Amino acid sequence: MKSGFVSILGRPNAGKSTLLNALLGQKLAIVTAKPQTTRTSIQGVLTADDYQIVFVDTPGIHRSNTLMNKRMMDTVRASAAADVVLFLVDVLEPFSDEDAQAVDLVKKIEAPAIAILNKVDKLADKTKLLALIEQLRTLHEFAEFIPISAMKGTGTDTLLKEIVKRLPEGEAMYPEDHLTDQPERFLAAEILREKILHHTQQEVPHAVAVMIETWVETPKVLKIAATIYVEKAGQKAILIGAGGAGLKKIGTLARYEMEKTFGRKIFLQTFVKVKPNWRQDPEFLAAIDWRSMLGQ
Ligand SMILES: Nc1nc2c(ncn2[C@@H]2O[C@H](COP(=O)(O)OP(=O)(O)OP(=O)(O)O)[C@@H](O)[C@H]2O)c(=O)[nH]1
Ligand SMILES: [Mg+2]
Repeated sequence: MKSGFVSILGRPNAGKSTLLNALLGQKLAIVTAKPQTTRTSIQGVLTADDYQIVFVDTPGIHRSNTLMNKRMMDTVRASAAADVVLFLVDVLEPFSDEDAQAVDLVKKIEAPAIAILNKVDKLADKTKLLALIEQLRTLHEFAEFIPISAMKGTGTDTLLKEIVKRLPEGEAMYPEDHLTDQPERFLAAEILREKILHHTQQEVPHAVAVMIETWVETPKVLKIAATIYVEKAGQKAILIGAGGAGLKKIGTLARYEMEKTFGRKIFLQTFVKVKPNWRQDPEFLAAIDWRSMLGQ
């Protein structure tokens, strides 16, 4: 038996959360086309007959300009204590200074790092892969270079084999039916945030936080009330939309997905509140962080 922790690192939007979901065969982490979607690390546990891997999805590596961004980067650094690191690169984007800086973080980690070239499904000119591999090779001694499409699930079998090869011998850390460390309440908040991100642009997605206020199980229905925080009155107006149509649509989409995810009928209420500068407010950041809610 082999077991260990595998952290998924990379720049915002590289496809880390998509890869976590693909490896687990379930949607554990929200995915959007907007950078900095993931704000805290999430575990997804994959158990087979001869191995157990605890994958850790992390926020994208970026420069921190607010207290929230600093906390996000702390999360990334904390996840670096892994047995194997997966460093995801988006092959559709030109390799930039920020990418090189992200590699610097990987270099500080002792564990073997596998470079994953993601989004090859959309790459017309495959020779670009070789150039990218050469570039990465000059920056760090990666253990492997594996092209994949996290979205289509191609290359993930090869990736799993390469990971298992490098895992230490050890017993499973969790029971075989354990899937994630993420509480249902947090997943519900994330599902709602994903729908908001899909339906808003520019600075609004970054200014949104979701807090679950009530969670009441009745025999027929699970009642959830959520508050959506934004930083400015104008953002609240955008979110609610003309005659409340925007918020209604977001709420309906979130409820559908929650019903699918939790396998229960759901009654979802949403409220929007303005909380100026919440991204700089340590108390508020602690309040929306499920780990600090659970005293972890
Ligand atoms: N074409 C293509 N798109 C992909 C692939 N993997 C991810 N994407 C898209 O890339 C975007 C970002 O995906 P995420 O999984 O949210 O990326 P992330 O690295 O978790 O991003 P952050 O949480 O912001 O750091 C989404 O629009 C995904 O659908 C892929 O293999 N091919
Ligand atoms: Mg993500």
